[in-house]
Amino acid sequence: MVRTVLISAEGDEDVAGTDATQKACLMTEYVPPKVWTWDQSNGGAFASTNRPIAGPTHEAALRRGAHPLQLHSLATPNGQKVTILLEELLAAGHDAEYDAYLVNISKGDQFSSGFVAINPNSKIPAMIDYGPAEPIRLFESGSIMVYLADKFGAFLSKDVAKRAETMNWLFWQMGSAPFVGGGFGHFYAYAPEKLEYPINRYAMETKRQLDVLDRQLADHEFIAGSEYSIADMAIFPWYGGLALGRSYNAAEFLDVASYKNVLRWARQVDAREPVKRGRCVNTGHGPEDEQLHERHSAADVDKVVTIRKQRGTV
Ligand SMILES: N[C@@H](CCC(=O)N[C@@H](CS)C(=O)NCC(=O)O)C(=O)O
Repeated sequence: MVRTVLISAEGDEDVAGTDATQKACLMTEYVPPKVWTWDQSNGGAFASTNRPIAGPTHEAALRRGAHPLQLHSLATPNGQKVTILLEELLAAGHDAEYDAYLVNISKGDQFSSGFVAINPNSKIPAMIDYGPAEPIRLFESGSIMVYLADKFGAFLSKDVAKRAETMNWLFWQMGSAPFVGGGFGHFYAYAPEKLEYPINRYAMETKRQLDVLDRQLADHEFIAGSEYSIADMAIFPWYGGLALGRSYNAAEFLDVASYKNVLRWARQVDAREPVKRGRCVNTGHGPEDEQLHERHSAADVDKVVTIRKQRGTV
């Protein structure tokens, strides 16, 4: 149990009425023990699945469909990056047909023996390409995107300078978004109590990142320049989602409307048909007819996109 007290900048407790009050900030009196131990009952939105050890918790094989590309994922921002790319590849005429299976991370599917064999880090998205003589396993959304872009020769320029700039922004996204999701989103939307210190720290960093993008997009149509690339597809579900008010109910709190260039770009990317399609794949929440747990052909996506377009939910 943690008691909240006022602590002065010098560390004295109970400073009411002294000069130090001005400098006082709200702190908890939690003192980390010598050795951290796992408190399984600490609450929080992910308490039932998060744990401090890797490896599988149960035996279960992954299912396999007819196409060479087998995706195991969920329609979170990290999952949508890959399904948006796959739908963009298909729309551009590449033979990127794929089977997609929903991994229910709140039920612990990411800890099955089959999933851990393709991603020892137990996080979606993960993929297997059965195309080559020896199947290739793929995990980490950025790695999957580069693999697919190279495989099909699309959305990642072969020009050295343009490729480097696209990679800069792809890696920027991979390094930056955990501050938004694991930092800001976690403490603002999911933590069992609202704590000012982490919310302040991560709101500031999230706004700084939005400003980085806003300045880049002030004089570039797309993130890495004049060409739409995997950098846009990786950044859109996170920062486009924030700008369009889809994430953490935080549009007003973060004043996302002030990032005008991000908003312009987010609307432009959001209007793309393959983006709408990719956002629907592996959806496991919302009205039943708007969900799409598995995707095996274009027709599976057509059905859900049509309904969601009519309702304005994609
Ligand atoms: N860096 C990874 C992050 C993937 C990730 O955090 N996935 C989350 C869902 S968005 C997950 O699978 N969480 C399950 C868990 O933490 O047990 C990537 O980009 O692929």
